[in-house]
Amino acid sequence: MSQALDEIKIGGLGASRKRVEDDRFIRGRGNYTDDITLPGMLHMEILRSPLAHARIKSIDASRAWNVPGVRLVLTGEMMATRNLAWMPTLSYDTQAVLATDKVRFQGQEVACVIADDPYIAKDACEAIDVEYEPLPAIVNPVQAVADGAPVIRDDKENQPDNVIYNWEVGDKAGTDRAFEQADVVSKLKLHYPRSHPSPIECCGSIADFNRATSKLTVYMTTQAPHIIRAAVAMVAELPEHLIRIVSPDIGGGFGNKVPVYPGYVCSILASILLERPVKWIEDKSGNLISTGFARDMYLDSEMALRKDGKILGVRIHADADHGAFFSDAQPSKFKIGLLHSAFAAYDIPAGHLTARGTYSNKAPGGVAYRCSFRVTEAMFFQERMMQAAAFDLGIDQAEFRRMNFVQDEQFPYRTAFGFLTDSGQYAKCLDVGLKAVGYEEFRQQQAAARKRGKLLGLGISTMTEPLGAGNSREYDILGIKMFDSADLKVHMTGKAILRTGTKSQGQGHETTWAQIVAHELGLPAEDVVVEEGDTDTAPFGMGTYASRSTPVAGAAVAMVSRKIRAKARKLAAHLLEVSEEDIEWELGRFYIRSAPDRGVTIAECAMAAYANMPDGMEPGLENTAYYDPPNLTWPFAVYIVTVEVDPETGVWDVLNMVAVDDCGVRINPMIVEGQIMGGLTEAYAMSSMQFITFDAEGNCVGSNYMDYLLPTAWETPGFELHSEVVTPSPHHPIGAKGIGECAAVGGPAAFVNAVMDAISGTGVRNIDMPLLPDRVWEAITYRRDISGAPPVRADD
Ligand code: MCN
Ligand code: CUM
Repeated sequence: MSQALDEIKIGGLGASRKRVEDDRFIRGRGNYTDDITLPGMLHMEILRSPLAHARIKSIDASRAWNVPGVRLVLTGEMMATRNLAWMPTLSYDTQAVLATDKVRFQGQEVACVIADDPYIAKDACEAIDVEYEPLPAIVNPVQAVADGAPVIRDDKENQPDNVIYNWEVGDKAGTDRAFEQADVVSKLKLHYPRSHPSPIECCGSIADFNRATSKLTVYMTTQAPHIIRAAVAMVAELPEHLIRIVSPDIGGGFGNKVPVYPGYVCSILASILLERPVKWIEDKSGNLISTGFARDMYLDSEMALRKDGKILGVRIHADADHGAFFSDAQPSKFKIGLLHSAFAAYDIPAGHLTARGTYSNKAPGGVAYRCSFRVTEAMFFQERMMQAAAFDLGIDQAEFRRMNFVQDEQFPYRTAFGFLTDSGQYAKCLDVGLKAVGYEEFRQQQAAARKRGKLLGLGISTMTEPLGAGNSREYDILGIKMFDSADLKVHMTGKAILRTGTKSQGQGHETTWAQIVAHELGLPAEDVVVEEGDTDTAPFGMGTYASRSTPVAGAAVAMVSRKIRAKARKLAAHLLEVSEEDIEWELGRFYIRSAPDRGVTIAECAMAAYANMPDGMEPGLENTAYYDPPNLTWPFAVYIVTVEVDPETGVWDVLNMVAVDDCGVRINPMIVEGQIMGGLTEAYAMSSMQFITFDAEGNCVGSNYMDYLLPTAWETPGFELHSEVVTPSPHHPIGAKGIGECAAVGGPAAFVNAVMDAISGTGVRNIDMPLLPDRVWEAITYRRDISGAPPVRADD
């Protein structure tokens, strides 16, 4: 007699199953792009511009062609003859593949050399003679719109200046009225600096064009292989069925591996021209100087308040510095991404947001880095503003948040900027956090410490994030709707293979997707192998970013399992010789309602699908599901940090950090905690130490690991994680919400708010990230804000 299975024992929903992928990763048996060697493979290196803005007077590659072992030198001029000097971006702009007329940022791709080995290719790059005529560089939005500013994109018709867009959303008149009625208006101005995801593995590709079969295979570091296939088919006009994109193991993506980069395009063209496999592996400085930049946004805003603490309205203005090309990889029709998710957790009657995007002589920026398309800026600004407003009102910062939260019974809630949030228990999360950190006691300690000249501070940050792009009504990439997929094949012995259109870069999909199948079908998770990333075998999907995998592909996994279960039920009825209506399901087993002892396991049904199906039934036990989510999922979190600041040096230490995350039902609690810890570490890094800036000539300062710091276990503080609040998403088949980015999104404001709270006696309202000790010291000593990048003068 079979019995219902123990869900945790079979690695189902809620099991902290060890990550199956780690076995090969920690044994050094992963298979990354750079691990792949193909017969006859050549190597490509890129020559990058040393200048940020310059006209190209000439490129002479003759010395490079003469270097022994060089097979091909690609220049913009050659790309232009194939109409490939420029490529379209996902934001409907164009981006240079190899520069023809001008270089527009330091590190821009100017030429490529393909040679027998990477060292020859690198040396030959240096034998390319490029004559530049330097032009003045623009490195911030103030300079971009100044009178007489040089036009960066003079390649474009109808582009008389450096403005990319002016965009707005919300209710201007209603917001104006709110400000007229306000007792207090609170203002804040800040800069969210450029940041870089900096995954361990850089970007790379191996293109392999086979003239005999006309098939193009590309192994590459992409988070979204099917989108790349579509882009190659459309841009290079190659037949889609003869393109195979394979993402092997990826050593961290964090958004860096979503866009299409010139290196991919050049390696593909080189392989087609040479009919040999061509490998390009970006080096660390190439990665840090040219790909994956995020943020770089100036926010200047105000909040209308009633003196009892009620928020009446918000006005937000954002200036986004996009760099030389508008190449945000984001799927919404909103120019500034989901920035207007700001304040979604608060019940605010009116809001108006204006945004302006400008070009500069910096690498393309705005790529999402562990952020659902500008949500990081939105939540950072929101929580900095909440603290400033509470301070201006003289109301306790926790209380001020609580009184303005969207209440549990208000869901689904329509925000002032038009989003529909799905569910949450915001006040409960805050309470858990305050209790864990010992809020009241800390306030007393803080007051006592101050008397001794010690500066203690406590910072709160909350975040809600629109995750799961997206429902096809509102989200698309170049017109392609944003659903995702799962394909499940159950073999006759009850073992299975699951394929999805997403692509893990470290998130653990091979582990968690199998857990969803285990939950739905009662097949032990270890009997389900998960495969992603090969467009020849995976069902069409939009890839992994914006923490969309669980909300979208995870839902598809549940749905395809249910399709399989429906067929298995018919097989069970046949095996048990009763009608389908008399069959009941419990985990792993169908049984006869009136005779619960008589049942069959799901594995027995699988065998029957191949060996003993009823007459007229199609054999096999396989299916595919495509899932178009009805809405985004909206996880919520509260992060609380306590710090001690040394006023003599500006050095600050984290005393405690508490994280309360509600991402709905957790598939694998251990993986979720890993995601949160990783995100908090990145949040700490951004707020405390990471700095990439540009000097007056547009030189990228910080494009190396001496200046751009990655936190190690040594400097990263400990985190206390709380999982007691669970609000299932009402529209997700298993109630799960995304989690991958939450801590990186909401974390930074908690650290900054803690330092600002510690020094609140000085009257300083803001210090921009990173809160390096010298900035904190300067703010305390001179009692001044450090807000917005200082204007960069030519004589700086
Ligand atoms: N999960 C879960 N229960 C939930 C939600 C998620 O068990 N309620 C699990 C998922 O099944 C998955 C992981 O947590 O194994 C993350 O899921 P999800 O939130 O859906 O995010 P994605 O899988 O779509 O991952 C993308 C997200 C993004 S956008 C960035 S950027 C980021 C991040 O994940 N990059 C990462 N986390 C990363 N972690 C690693 N190790 N490497 C990266 O490059
Ligand atoms: Cu938002 S960075 Mo992630 O989307 O790959």
